[in-house]
Amino acid sequence: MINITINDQKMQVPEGITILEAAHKAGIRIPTLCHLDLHDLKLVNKTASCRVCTVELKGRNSLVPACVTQATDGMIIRTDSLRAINARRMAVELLLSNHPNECFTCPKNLECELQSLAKELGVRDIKWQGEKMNYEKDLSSEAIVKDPNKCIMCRRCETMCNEVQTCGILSAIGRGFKTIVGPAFNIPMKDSSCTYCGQCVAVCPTAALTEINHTHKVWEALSDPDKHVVVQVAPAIRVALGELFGMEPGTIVTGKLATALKRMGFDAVFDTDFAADLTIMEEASELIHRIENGGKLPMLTSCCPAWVKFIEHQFPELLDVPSTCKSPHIMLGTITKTYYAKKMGLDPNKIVVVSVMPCIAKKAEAARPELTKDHTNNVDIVVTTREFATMLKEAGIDFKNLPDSDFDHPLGESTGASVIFGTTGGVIEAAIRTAYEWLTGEELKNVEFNQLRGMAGIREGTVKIKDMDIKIGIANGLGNARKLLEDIRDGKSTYHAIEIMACPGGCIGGGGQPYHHGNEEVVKKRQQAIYQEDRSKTLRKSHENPEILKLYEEYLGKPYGEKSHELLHTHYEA
Ligand code: HC1
Ligand code: SF4
Repeated sequence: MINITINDQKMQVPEGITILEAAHKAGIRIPTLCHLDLHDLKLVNKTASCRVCTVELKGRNSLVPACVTQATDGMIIRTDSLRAINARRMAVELLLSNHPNECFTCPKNLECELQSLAKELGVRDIKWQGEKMNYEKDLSSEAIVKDPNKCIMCRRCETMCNEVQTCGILSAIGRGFKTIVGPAFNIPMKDSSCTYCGQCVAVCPTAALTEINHTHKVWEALSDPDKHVVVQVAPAIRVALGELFGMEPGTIVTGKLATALKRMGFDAVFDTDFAADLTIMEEASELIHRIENGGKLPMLTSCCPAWVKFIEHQFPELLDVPSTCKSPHIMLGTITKTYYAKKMGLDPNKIVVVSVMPCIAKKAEAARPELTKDHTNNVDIVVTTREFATMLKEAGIDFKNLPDSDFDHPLGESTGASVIFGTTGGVIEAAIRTAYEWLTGEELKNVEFNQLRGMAGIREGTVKIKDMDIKIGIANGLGNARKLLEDIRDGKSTYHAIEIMACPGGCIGGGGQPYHHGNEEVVKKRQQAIYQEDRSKTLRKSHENPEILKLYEEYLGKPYGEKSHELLHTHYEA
């Protein structure tokens, strides 16, 4: 231990600790901007490029960045001296001097960390007017907008993309003032191997990286009297949306969500959870089929589109490993424009399916050529949780005080198994609940598989079904997925089934969710809420969903049958 003094407070701290960490222990806040420390992900962005955490070292007459300066024995630190405060303010003023002054119309308005800092540090005018950058926005992809003019070179996105996701898409290009962050040679995002996981967007402090806004497309569809507009909401929305209306993280808003969607004027309000149950019918059948017929093992879940892009780009030799099931929201789009259209006597060409998703990659997924070749068979528009909250505000809906209501039928019923899709481990737990009963013919009494739960990046468990030990692997975060995929490629994997989600925590931590600004507890609270929602359901196994059973009886025939293959399964391309 060493002795230091911060703002006259004497304290003992472990050797090797930074001034920022020591101040935190002393309950003293030092503002930061480029710094990002996501403990669970072991992600520390330590570029010290912004200098917003400058503190003064007394006796040494120096100003240092607290995030990278180690505390040493006898150090006397002032975080609140005039020199330190002025240096911090100057750092922010310098950033603002060449930043586009368009806060009113910026997608990050009121969510921007640079903007909040300017307020917190009392910046009232900018003493210098610097040269402005004038780069074109990259609007090439269906998912992400890259606006280099708003980049403050914090490099958080780069650390996230390279170290956590191991995708290696983003890095610094150019030198000096003209340096920007982007794919190698600054090629358009759409031509890179970006998975559109959106984790770079989730950690960008400004609007240098944001999702493409598709809200206007939804408003246009809703105002077209010729269109029948159907909406669906992903499992992870119901435990996160409330945050954007001042509610505590982990507040469950399922009933309010259904009411809000009806008030917005959607013709039918369906639930992606219904399709998650449908996915389990297909995926559990596929797993059993592969196990019983010597098929390719392990089978990998396929509902996360960023993960699908990742395997296509990075492991093209393994494309026969993922399940061929389309993701639940795409399945719901298909069933809406076939079964539902037929049942209601609607022209599928006049149906517009909107997905409200926690995910940015779902935008690119809905635009995939093999899924769009038949336009009467897919999802038309995807908006994120954040975009959807904006729409509710535009519509003047007092979300917090809405009464509860239910989803519409016949595609609105769901079980607890489908809700847990929203968290890492949930898809495979749901599949096991069904596979167990189908293989044994016995009732599964305890449906909660605690060994598959948690937040660790890689987890595993073994479930005994009849005389078989089914070995399950789970990865969340693409860097963790890479490790399991390398084992498969090298013939070392012993799993029967693996669930992979690209985002840390699964969809609850999706790139389109409310920003948590580095507070990992927020994602954990969303996870607890998902499990609570599962426990509150009467039915907790997908194959017990009465509307799913009716769908098979009236339209699809049997799970993993001919009609299912035609409508609910897909293929992957390198
Ligand atoms: Fe997900 Fe899924 S769980 S991928 O994480 O399989 O986005 O929530 O909607 O499609 O159901 C996301 C969430 C979501 C799909 C389902
Ligand atoms: Fe990297 Fe994901 Fe961002 Fe693409 S979306 S640049 S893969 S972090």
